Amino acid sequence: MDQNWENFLTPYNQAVEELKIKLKGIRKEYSRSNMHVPIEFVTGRVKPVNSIIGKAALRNISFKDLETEMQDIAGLRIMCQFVEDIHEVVKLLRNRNDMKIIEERDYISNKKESGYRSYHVVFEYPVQLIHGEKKILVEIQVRTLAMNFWATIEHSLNYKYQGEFPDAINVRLKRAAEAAFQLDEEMSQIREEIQEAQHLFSHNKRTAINK
Ligand code: 0O2
Repeated sequence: MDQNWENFLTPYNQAVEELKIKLKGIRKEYSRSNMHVPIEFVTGRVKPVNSIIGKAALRNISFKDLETEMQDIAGLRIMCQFVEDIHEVVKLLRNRNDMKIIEERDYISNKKESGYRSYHVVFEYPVQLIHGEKKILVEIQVRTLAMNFWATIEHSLNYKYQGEFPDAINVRLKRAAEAAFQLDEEMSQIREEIQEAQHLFSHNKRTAINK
């Protein structure tokens, strides 16, 4: 990778690594306190240089404005079982004092035209570097497993068709988005039953291990 890009991306790499540990820490804390764990798993990535260049060209963003205009160079995803968990996770994020939220985009109440659903939180995050502190923007996408399934599939198809989906695929994708929405709704309806079963399951597992 070009030296300039490597230097530019250093704080972003640092932030993603730190935040993956912090967010996974929340999961562990819930798990230890015997409460329902609202986080299923966490992923993180720094946007690949070719994607940064492509998005910058599309949005007319110059290199010097990347830091302020491209909010998802450092990106994390939190996957949840239930839509209710998303709201709990967002509340947790709002209460943290190591990140300053600057924008929230609720694509759950207002799904995108494509059918995409997720809750996006953009915040400023301070990274400690050898020459001092640098604040960068980070985006966390919080979604259910069903939303993530749909978005992952749609993203790969998008890569193939460059956003110009054949009509038949478009129709299917919208139907699939609706099905994912219905699945989340159904699961929410029986959430308490599921949580009780999961609690019993993990309790029995722990007892078996301790025997
Ligand atoms: P990648 O490869 O995930 O990094 P906007 O102006 O709203 O269109 P903006 O300002 O970038 O776009 O913000 P937005 O929409 O809140 O966040 C963009 C990111 O959200 C995307 O990043 C995707 O990760 C995800 N996303 C948004 N819309 C869709 C969609 O229709 N389908 C899928 N699969 N993901 C979506 P990138 O840079 O597009 O891609």
